[in-house]
Order: sequence, then structure tokens, then C-alpha cells
Amino acid sequence: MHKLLSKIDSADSLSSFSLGQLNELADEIRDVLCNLLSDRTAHFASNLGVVELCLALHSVFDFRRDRLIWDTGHQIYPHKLVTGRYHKFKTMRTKGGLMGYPNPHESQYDIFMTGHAGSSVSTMLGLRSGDDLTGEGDRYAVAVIGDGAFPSGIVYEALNNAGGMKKKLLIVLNDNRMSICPRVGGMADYLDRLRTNPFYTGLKTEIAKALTKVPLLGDPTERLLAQLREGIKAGLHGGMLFEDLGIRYIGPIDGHNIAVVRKYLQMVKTQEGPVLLHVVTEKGHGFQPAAEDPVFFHTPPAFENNNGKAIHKKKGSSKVFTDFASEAIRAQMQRSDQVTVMTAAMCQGNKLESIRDEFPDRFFDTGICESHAVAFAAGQAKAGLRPIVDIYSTFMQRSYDQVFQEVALQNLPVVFMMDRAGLTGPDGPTHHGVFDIGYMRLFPNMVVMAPGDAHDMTQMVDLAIQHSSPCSLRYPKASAGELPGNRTPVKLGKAEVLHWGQDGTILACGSLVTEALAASVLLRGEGLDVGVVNARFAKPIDREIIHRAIGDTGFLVTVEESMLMGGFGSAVLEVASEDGLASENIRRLGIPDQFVEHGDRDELLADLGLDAAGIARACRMVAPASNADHKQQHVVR
Ligand SMILES: Cc1ncc(C[n+]2csc(CCOP(=O)(O)OP(=O)(O)O)c2C)c(N)n1
Repeated sequence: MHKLLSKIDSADSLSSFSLGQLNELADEIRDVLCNLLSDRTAHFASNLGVVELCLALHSVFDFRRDRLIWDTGHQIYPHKLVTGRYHKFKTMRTKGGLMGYPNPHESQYDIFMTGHAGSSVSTMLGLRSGDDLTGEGDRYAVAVIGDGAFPSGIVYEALNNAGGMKKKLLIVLNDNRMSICPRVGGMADYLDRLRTNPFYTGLKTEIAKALTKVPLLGDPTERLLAQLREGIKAGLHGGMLFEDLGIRYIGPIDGHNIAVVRKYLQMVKTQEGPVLLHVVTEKGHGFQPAAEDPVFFHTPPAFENNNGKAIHKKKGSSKVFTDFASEAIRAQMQRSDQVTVMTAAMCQGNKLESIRDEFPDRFFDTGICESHAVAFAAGQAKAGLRPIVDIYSTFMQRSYDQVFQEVALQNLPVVFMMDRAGLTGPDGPTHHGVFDIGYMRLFPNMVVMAPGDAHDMTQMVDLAIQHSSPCSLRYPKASAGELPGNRTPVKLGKAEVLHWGQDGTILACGSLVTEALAASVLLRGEGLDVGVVNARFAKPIDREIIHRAIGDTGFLVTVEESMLMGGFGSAVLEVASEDGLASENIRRLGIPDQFVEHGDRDELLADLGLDAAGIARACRMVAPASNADHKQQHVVR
């Protein structure tokens, strides 16, 4: 039991804590974070890094009424701990338990459910302006954003707007020099230069000289801020980019010193107009292994904290789809100098680190800038290259307009590798990649593929690189084996029959082919011979196999780890409708029109009837009248 944390029901009590108590609380929070990681994967280093900042914020503002958004939201654990969720903390990222991201259903302290980076400044500016218009303008508005999220294009749209609107708004830039991997790009260099500002490095004499030139008149807080600004201007290149945009820049300050952060927060509270407070923190602070290797400890597998040392638990070694995707990309890059690869700050998640090292000239990390990455790839394709854009399905949504205009409309040969397509498990609704079949197949020229296993992956990447139009591949966060039997080569628009059944057909898309095979085995044990077809393509779709399945077997069940609306099954129904096929014996399995919560992927699949048992159940239900006895038998189960 943690003495202080266990008694905090609401964050407003922090305003009465002494500095000593706040520091004690920081220790307790770090202890809770380490305990959580002893039995599950969770975001870790980012949370360790914001403990003091979080406590300072909650002790200066009252966020029952004031507004606070943690950008992205992966660093929200300390905030959850001091906003009444300590006693539920052990349920973090489990089904029915706390979400690993902000969740307004859990607490009034979480305003938006988020998980995608970069939108906090925009939404906070909207809240600010909304509060002003509704007569609630006394509420403070605070967005905390990491230096990894900061280069997102949307942030500049928001800064531009904020500078113009001159609304009272506090943007806390949490600068730990890291995205998941080390941050990249010109803004990273700019922030590095700001850190050499004497306020931070302690070279106070030049500043002191500059300060003496500022007249000692007016309100003391205003005067101090004016001095800070003048000091910066005189000094030494700091923050002028923001100042010129109309946003007051203050910092950098030490984000692990609660007293210092509190002092600055109190000060900026009195300011009108937008302010950017540059706070320097260390990712992984307070747990040495995480501070030393923040990339690994961003979301590490479970480990024991043995007196400050991380003792890792043994983990399974089966290969996942991402491994095969990365191997296929490497093979293409080895084969041709024209092949390039882009990631939007997910080098580690995409398992591209060794490719980055092997092909530094053809590997591009754009930072968390998915729309830019896609338009950038389009430029390269126009210049004659074969770019592969490796972005999680959920984050590809950020670049939807570029997929449309810069790629599909120009019919450029860009390859989209949509990793984590399907249910991503404990991350939950912000991260499930369940919309891509629908949004990709809408575009003329776009090929949409879903490998059933490692064999498909290699051949599909090859096909995509040879193809002269845009292609997309979707694959899940799951282990990938080899489907059984003699495999057929991947051919554009052709499905693969794994087993032809007399009684019915399961047409499974990508990640769920193995579940479909297991369902078929279950049904065979009950006397139903249901075939399994590996669909491979959602577009162009294999019309012939749909005709055969409906014409020659009793029923057709489509299976996809994706939204039903507009998805793979919908594409099958479109074929049935266009070609005048009977559709009464077609059933679609997938995700209904709802957001899916977080939880273990297998649990979620079972709940949605997308595991072997659920697929078999659906087949029994749709089996034709000749199997009526059989159907009856199983309905009552
Ligand atoms: C649009 C989008 N792309 C990618 C990600 C994946 N992602 C989650 S956290 C993160 C790094 C964020 O870095 P930063 O904002 O500096 O926070 P830190 O973890 O360093 O505290 C990334 C790339 C995301 N959440 N949203």
C-alpha cells in the first residue's frame, strides 16, 4: 500500500501537499509503475519521465474545472494515479479494466479519448475558444505535448491559429529528446539548440547582463517574463520561432524539479495569450535501465524490478507478421536500388532498425508525420523510385488525403504496408486497425491484399513492387506461421483454395485464415465438410471463387478482422449483387458498427465471434436445410 497515493481520491487535494510530500508521491508513483510492469507490457519510460511534471500541474491547477490534455496519451499513468484510479491501477490494459490512454468514461479528468499523436494543441485551442464563447473563460487551458509528437503537421496548424487568435493557452512542451526512437529532423535540432540556452545550462552571466537592460517597472510577474524574454532574445537564439508566431516562449526549465516547474506554472497562469513552456525531462527518469535504454523501455515486456535492475521474463520466440514484412522489405531493397522505405517514427515497432543501419540512404524516418510520409513517397515514386510506406493501419488514417490525391489519383506505384491491421489488443479503440479495408478499397487503382501467412507476405511484397499501381497490404499484430498444404503462388486478384468442402465455404481474409481452418476442423468432426479459402485479395476480388462457392457449396461465410461496413464481406456482397448471385446463404463475420474496447486480442476475437468457435457457430447457423438436423443440434448449445 502506498501511504499517500492510496488516500488521494481527487487531484485537487494535491494543492495542499508540501513540496516534501509531492516528492514522496513521485517515489510512490514510480514504485507503482515498476510493479505494474512486473506482470504485463505497458507504456513505461514515458510515464516515468512525466511524474514530477504531472504532480506540479495538478498542484497548481484544478483540473476538475481547468482543462488538461496529455497529447497522444501514452504518458497518462501518473495522471490516472492521482485522479482517483490508484485502486484500479492493477487492471490497466486488461479487458474491462483501465485503458492505457485517456478515457472520459473513466474520469472527468480525461477530456478526450486519444492515442494518436499531435492533436492536443488544436483541441485545447478549441476548448479555450468554446469556453470563452460559453462564458466559462476563467478555465485555464493546458496541453502537454512531447517533442516526438511536436513535429506533427497538425501542431503547426494549431500554433499558427493560436498565434493569430491570441487566446490564453498554455502549451507545455515535454522535451526528452526522444520519440519512441531518438527524435529526428530540423525541429529536433532546433530544440537541441534551445537547450543550450543559458537559463538551462546555468551560464547565467550573459543573461544577467541582458536583464539589467530591462526597466524594473510594472507588475513583478510581467516584469520577470519580460526579462526572461529579453534575456532569451539577447542571449542566445532561444525560442524566437515561437515568439515570431505570436506565442510567448519560456524555458527551457528542469522538468524533474517540482518546485521549479510549480514556480513557472504559477507565473504563466497570470499571462494572457498563448505561452509555450519548454520543459526538459528524461525519458525513463528514476529507473536507471529505462533511462539508459528508453527505446526498449518505451513499452517493454514484463520484467521484475530487482533493486533498480530489470530482470526480464522469458518470452516466446515465435515470429510475427511484422518480422516477415521487414524481411520481405529487406529482400526487395537488396534486390533493387530503386526500393526505398519510409516509417513515421515507428522504426522499432515496424522492426526496421537493421534496415535503417544497412540502407541509411534509402531509409527515411519522417517523424510522426504520416501525411507527409505518404506525399513524400509519392514524390519519390514520381521520380522513378519504388517507395514502401510502412505505417500502422490506424496511423495511416492520418494520411488519407495523401493516399487519395498524391498516390491513387496519380496512379503511382507506392506500396503501403499496413502493420497492426486488426485488433491490436490492450491498446484499445484508438489503435485497432480495423478501417483500412474499407478506406483503401474505395480508391480506383488501389490493390488491397491481406497475407494469410509468411509465404503470402513475401510474395505479396514482391507483387506489389512489380506492380505499376498503388498496392496495400494489411497484416495483424499476431504470430505468423505457414499455412498447411501445397501452397499456390500469389497471383493478382486470385484467392487460394486451402480445402474445398462440399457443404459450405469459409472465405477468410488475411489474419483469420488460421481461425477459419480450425473452425473447419471442428465442423468436420461434426460431419459438416466446410472448405476454407484464403482470400488474399480484397481488391481486385476473386469473383470466380465467389461464384463457385455460392453455386457449388451450400453457403459462404466471409471472415475478416475488420469493420463489416465497407469491408471484405461487403465486397463479396457487391459481387453477388452485381452478378445476380443468391445472397441468402452468405454470412459476413467481422466487426459490427461499434468501437471495440481494449483487451487481449484472443479475448476480443472470441467476443466478436471471430475465433474458430465463433466461425464454426456461424457456419452451423447458415448450413442449408439439408443439414437442418445438424443445425438444430447445435443452435441449442
Ligand atoms: C499519429 C501517431 N503516429 C504514431 C504514434 C505512435 N507513437 C506513440 S508514442 C510515440 C512517441 C511520442 O514521443 P513524445 O511525444 O516525445 O513522447 P515521449 O514518449 O517521448 O514522452 C509514437 C511515435 C502515435 N501514437 N500517433
